[in-house]
Amino acid sequence: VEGITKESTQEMIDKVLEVYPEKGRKKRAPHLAPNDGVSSCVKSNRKTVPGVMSARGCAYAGAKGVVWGPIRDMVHISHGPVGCGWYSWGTRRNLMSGINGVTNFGMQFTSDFQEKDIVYGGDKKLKQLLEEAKGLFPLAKGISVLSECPVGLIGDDINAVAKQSAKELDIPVIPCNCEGFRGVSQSLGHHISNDTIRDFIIGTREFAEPESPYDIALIGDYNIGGDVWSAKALLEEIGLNVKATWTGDGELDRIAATHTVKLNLIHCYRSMNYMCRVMEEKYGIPWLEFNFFGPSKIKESLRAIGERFDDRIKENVEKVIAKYDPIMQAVIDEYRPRLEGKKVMIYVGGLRPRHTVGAYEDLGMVVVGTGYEFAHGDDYERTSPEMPVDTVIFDDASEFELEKFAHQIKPDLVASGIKEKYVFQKMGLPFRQMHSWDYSGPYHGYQGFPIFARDIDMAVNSPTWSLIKSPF
Ligand code: ICS
Repeated sequence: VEGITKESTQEMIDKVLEVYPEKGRKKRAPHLAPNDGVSSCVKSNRKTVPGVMSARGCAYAGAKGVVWGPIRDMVHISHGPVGCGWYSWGTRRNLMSGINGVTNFGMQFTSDFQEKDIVYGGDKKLKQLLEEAKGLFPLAKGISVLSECPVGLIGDDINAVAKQSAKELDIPVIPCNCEGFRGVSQSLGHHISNDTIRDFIIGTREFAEPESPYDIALIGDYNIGGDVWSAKALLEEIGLNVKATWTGDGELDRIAATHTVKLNLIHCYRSMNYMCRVMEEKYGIPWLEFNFFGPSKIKESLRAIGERFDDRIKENVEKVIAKYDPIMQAVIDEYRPRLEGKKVMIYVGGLRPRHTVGAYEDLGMVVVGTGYEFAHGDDYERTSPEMPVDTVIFDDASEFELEKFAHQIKPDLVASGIKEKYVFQKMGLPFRQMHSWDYSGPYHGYQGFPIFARDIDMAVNSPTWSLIKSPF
């Protein structure tokens, strides 16, 4: 990228680090680096430095919000004080089909811990809550119990309660020990949830649909703004049978039958690579990473998927690409002249900071900095080749660092989360919320790209920015 060198990026990083006390500076320094283009160049998945404002979530968030919450035909109980359930209710926009209370249960269930539950234990209350949930919603296929911090701190045995209630109520009750204090971010919540799906769901139920050589599972798509619906339709269009979606708009029976598919297709590697590895080891199911953001990556991914199947699917892939290419070109022709050369700075969770790069590039934009809240080394390895060399890569960045980077790089768009949104808008910078798609979506697949392009144009080229002068 013009004007960005290894030295200029390092200098920017050093300047940001200057304000920290020595100990903090030493800890933060390895998490910030110019991209070398080939390797994981930053340290990651470490405890946040105390006193530094982090955008990370907790293990409970990774379990309730990310992995378990989107399974639509189950009741998901936030076990503990009321707040965790309340603040994790609906904000991620993992959409669900079905009828609320009948075939989907996207609502807040909480044991609403009080002082006496902390003192005397909450097991009795949990047992009662499980009975009530089953009584009120007899059509729910199962119940997950997602522990909040106090449950682990006081040593409640939710596993015993779940086991007993499952027997008495004749319904799967899955205990998930995802207390918020575990680990360093929501990432461990993903891992713990993958493990509980492995232990309590896979292969435990009968599933009537006959098997076909085209059975696949869509792993790591959470139907944010309808992403699963777009991705599923596209995979079906090339002739595959999407037997299960993990876990966006997910159904318990289908997820349980995933061990019978021929290939696992994984979009969000960070949150679900564990399950793909488990199913590979235990059932010999191969898996393939793919990327459905923007026509270039979609095309590349469809061809790679086609390679795993027979000529029929390969021919379908070419037909589908030929069908959508002109439609996507029309979108690019409309928006690219308005976005050409515009600079983007990205900061999201564990996948999108690398997976969305190609979609911006399809629109002629340049990504000049990217980073993750909670990615691991294997994510950064996958990030380096996607990003222009020498651009800044940041791990678990603080609000202060992001602000300083923005002052220096002067992006035309910041793509990050709700906690960042208003900071940057007050700086006069166009912003898109890249967790929940800012009340929009889907962004996945051919259905998603025209919406993505429109939204990015709307943010960057809004006349608002010429009417205000930011004091920051
Ligand atoms: Fe995966 Mo917000 Fe996904 Fe990723 Fe994950 Fe989270 Fe969201 Fe973000 C997520 S599962 S909730 S793609 S849908 S925890 S946007 S890593 S941080 S980049």
